[in-house]
Amino acid sequence: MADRISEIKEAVIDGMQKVVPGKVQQALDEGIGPETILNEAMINGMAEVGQLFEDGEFFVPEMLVAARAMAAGMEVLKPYLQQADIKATGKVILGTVQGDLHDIGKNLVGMMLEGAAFEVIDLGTDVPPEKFVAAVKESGAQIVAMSALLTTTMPAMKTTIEALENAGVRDQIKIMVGGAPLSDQYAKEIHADGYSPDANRAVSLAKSLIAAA
Ligand code: B1M
Repeated sequence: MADRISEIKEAVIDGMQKVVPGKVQQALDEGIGPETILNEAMINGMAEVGQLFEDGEFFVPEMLVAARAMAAGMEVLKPYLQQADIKATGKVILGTVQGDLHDIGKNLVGMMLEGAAFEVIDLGTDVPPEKFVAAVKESGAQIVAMSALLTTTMPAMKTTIEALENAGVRDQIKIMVGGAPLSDQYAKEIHADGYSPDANRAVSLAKSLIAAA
């Protein structure tokens, strides 16, 4: 098992978009759990990519091909991570905040929420505050979920919350935030209703926010 996991991890790091899906399928066929593949091979692989970038050994193009390889692998994992045995739970507006193009973590959160029977309205990346506001007005969603991966884009979460307040819709929804540079403390500072460090806990957080609404 360790060999297969490190093969997938290396293929993600090397950006082998055509190789990763096949290796992920092989691992699943061998009985390796989807969460093990996700966490130990793919997320660890991306963490190593980040380290190589910090060390000046990788540049943006290498990060990008690694991200594409991971996304290709996630397509194979998706049905295995989701459980379709639960009734509709609620509606979530999801997006990566303005100025930020990172979407792997956001997509993973969306995938897990859908797996828990939430309806997810994915606004994509680089989402301006006014687009979140319009989506709240149009959709009747109970939750706005924002992702940010850059310290420079974290403040866009605060700006978005302020835009929701100014538009008079803040009280209609619960706001949850996540992404590598965030913390529970930051979430409290910007008056979000909750913070989750990962996609699994994003599901339990969303459920508890709906229950408290
Ligand atoms: Co960028 N990047 N990147 N990048 N990139 C990071 C984030 C960085 C940490 C790398 C590094 O220096 N070590 C660094 C940020 C430093 C900082 O701000 N402190 C960085 C930088 C600097 C940049 C650029 C500025 C580089 C440049 O141009 N010079 C640039 C910015 C572009 C922009 O957004 N405007 C940039 C660009 C890119 C690419 C486009 C090349 C690519 C993204 C492609 C894509 O997403 N489609 C990319 C990548 C791939 C990364 C790393 C290597 C991997 C990110 C990732 O996908 N991780 C990243 C290094 C790292 O994270 N170690 C890095 C895997 C993913 C599953 O984890 O997204 O953290 P993550 O999601 C987690 C949790 O955070 C959580 O759940 C997930 C796990 O379960 N989560 C939520 C996320 N959102 C959530 C929302 C929730 C709840 C939980 O509720 C709503």
